[in-house]
Amino acid sequence: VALFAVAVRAQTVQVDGNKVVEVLTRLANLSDHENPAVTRILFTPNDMLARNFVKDLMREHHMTIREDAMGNIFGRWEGSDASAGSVLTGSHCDAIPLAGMYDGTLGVIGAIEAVAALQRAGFKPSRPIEVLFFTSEEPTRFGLSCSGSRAMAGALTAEALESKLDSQGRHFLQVANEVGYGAASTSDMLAATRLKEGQVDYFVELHIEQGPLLEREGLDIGVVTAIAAPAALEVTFHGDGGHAGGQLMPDRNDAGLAGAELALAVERHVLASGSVDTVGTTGTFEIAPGAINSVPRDARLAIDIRDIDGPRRDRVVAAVLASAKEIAERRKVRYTSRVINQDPPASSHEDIVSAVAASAEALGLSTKRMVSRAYHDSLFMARVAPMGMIFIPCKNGWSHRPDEFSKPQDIANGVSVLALTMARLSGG
Ligand code: HGY
Ligand code: MN
Ligand code: MN
Ligand code: MN
Repeated sequence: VALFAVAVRAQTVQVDGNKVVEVLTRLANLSDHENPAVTRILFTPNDMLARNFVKDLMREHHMTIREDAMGNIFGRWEGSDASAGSVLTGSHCDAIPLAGMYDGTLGVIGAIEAVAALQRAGFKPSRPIEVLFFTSEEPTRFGLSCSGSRAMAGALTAEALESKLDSQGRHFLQVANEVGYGAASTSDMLAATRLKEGQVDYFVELHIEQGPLLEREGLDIGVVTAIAAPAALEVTFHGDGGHAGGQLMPDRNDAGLAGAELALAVERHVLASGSVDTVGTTGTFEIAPGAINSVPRDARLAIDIRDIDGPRRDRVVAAVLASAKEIAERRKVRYTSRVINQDPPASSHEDIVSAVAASAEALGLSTKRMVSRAYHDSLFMARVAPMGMIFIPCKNGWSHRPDEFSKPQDIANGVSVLALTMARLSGG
């Protein structure tokens, strides 16, 4: 902390949590589902409306706007040392189906409010401060999480991105080109998105905890020290199907039952990992043709496996893939399996961890150092800049559901800590 002269005193940073909630509520209305549910999928009409909403807000707070080829939106508050790398903060506004109004959006709207609070306090940044709207953090449309931050970190190949298709069978570039982003090729688009050396000096993200610890322990701020390692798999099973009446049991190779066995095998392998930090979810499980009197011919499972320990997570992934093979052979069904992503965990940088902790203390707020079990764009930003995250409590730890909720005072606390942290990191 001695490294950072506190260029703005805690008392001068004033944030009205109710005002932030009012803006978040307006943003939440840009949704494919009625309030309180929020559904906002990459490059859909509501996502495009949300992009305009955020750009207007950035302009209101004297930021210059740059959008890259994948649709990442940067709002820049120029600093006195324009040659320095920026202090970058941000998060995402895309929302999985029937989600809540705080996941991601708090780190975009709250970041703009943090800049506004510093401006009101008369702070003058040395390093430029930038707010980033990541183009898409959720895997919903193309099955790939954190597409924008992976590309910024140079962790995404054209081949990998083009292999991810949406429900209309199109890939990222094709849809990006339709909405005014994109490039002549996926390679060009990725090259244009990759951050340049020295472009970013620090990255810090404000986010709801998406877990129950802060609320349960009555603490104000989570100082994130690491982000768990996520992996996503897709397994399909294919049988011959048949008539539910005429096909006797010995003649069946029911793909649905193979899928059911695999979903239970995921739970079994995760529970056998030896640690409560290993989690596994079969989040989507589709069978076809999907008629009561037709023996399932096809099953498709999307499986999410995570752990704060990468190798332990990898052992569970291998066991699940081995089970898929064993089940298919025993049940005489054909199968495919694909690892969508299998990312290592990331550690926060000590400079940011201590800046966040010192900022919270300056505000008289209680803190807890903790691991993020959810992934975030920060997981990939950690590969290109010192990274840190700030958590605020959320009700019962609920997230990815319409009743996701954080109190206005907790929101004000998080935004104020972000503001002071950015002031410390920016110098000035
Ligand atoms: O799934 C996650 O961890 C993130 O909220 N998308
Ligand atoms: Mn999410
Ligand atoms: Mn999120
Ligand atoms: Mn019939």
